[in-house]
Amino acid sequence: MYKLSKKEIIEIQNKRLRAIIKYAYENSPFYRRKFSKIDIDSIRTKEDLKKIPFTTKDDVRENYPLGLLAVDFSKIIRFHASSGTTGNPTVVAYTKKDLENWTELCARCLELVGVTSNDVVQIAYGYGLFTGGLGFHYGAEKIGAKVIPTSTGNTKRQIKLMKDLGTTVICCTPSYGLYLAETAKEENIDPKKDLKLRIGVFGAEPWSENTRKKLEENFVENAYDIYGMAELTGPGVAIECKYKNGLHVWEDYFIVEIIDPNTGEVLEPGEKGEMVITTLMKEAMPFIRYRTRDITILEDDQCDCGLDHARIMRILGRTDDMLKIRGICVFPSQIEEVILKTNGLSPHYQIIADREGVMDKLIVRVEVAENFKTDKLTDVVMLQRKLEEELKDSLGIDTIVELVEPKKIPRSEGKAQRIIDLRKMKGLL
Ligand code: DLL
Repeated sequence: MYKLSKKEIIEIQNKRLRAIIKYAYENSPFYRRKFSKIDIDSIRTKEDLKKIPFTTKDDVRENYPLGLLAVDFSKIIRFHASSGTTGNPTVVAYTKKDLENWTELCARCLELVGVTSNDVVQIAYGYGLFTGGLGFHYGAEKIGAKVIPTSTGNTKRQIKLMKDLGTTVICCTPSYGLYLAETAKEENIDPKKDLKLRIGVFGAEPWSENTRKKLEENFVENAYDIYGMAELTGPGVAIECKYKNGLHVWEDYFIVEIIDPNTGEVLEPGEKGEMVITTLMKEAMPFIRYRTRDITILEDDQCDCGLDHARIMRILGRTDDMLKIRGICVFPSQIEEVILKTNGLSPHYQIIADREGVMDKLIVRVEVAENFKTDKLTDVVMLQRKLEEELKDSLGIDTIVELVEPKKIPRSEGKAQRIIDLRKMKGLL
């Protein structure tokens, strides 16, 4: 059903785009105001979207909690929220139809990576306001898979259930995946031998190719990247296929544009920028030209898997996670990439930005690997220097590397909190 040709995708997109613009204008006071200076009948194709102003996180915040609503309150049957930690949460509402569509998207994603009704799917994303748990839950049930709704936490019990119930698919954040693998080893369980994990569906936070390698070497046979956001329904907006070369966006449900975050200019496929998404099917709360703040590249050529749905490349980071260090832009994912390819280090790290006088400094705190055993201080210093040099090569700036013993860095059960910007805390930014 979702295997559409490019021509079919564009026809569906154009038809649904016209309908959603008209729908949003007629049903949401927020969009009626936003579109007040636009001839909405002139919005007929993706290219016409340029005429419409962006919708931003600030719009959502200023209209808290439900100012973007486009249905009568009586039609809402569920609320969720995005996982931001400060200020008002971004609350999102769903109609029955919205939940059906979301379920369809999550089921498609799981099917694309090979999940079938024979699979035992353990969902270790948080259940609750966060969209991860329930999103995957309904998607996996739609396929007819056997669902274990563990939610996050209780890590040892997660491992026990994996073993006892024969879990074949694990869904969780990549940082929790690494933690699960580490805990399994502590319990004398070798996931690659003693568990049956065929597939890992990892998302909700940026991760790197080297983390995939770590997860595939130590935990699951195949690790796939999945993208989503509460405002866009939740998980299920885009996922990798077996070729692991970018995440297919379900283009019959979403239109993706990539823009220059500074100028708002729309960029060409292949160019890196901020992803802007228009939801084509959301009923309770449509998001038109929504600035996600996520940085990626759109590729529109056909994938080797035969799907014509365009792909976004691995999310590099969020515009608001980007650190400016002495004028240079640094994304945490660039640092992760370097740490994970350096022998002797674990995948657990923190990035601390600070300022002394007028000088920014960047501290990268990393745990050494469990198997890095030495009595010689020179070995530690050499490892530290090596990482400092590799980071300089990759980022173009000097960093201070602090190596710490295994297990010193807090583990995360949901999205990892890896960045500490002391400049912000001190009111210097
Ligand atoms: O994180 C939904 C989700 C749940 C996606 C489970 C995948 C799996 P929010 O809490 O609204 O929703 O956070 C959305 O998380 O703007 C990105 O910055 C980040 N994010 C989500 N998926 C990825 C990914 C869920 N695969 C925000 N890679 C987004 C990198 C991701 N970042």
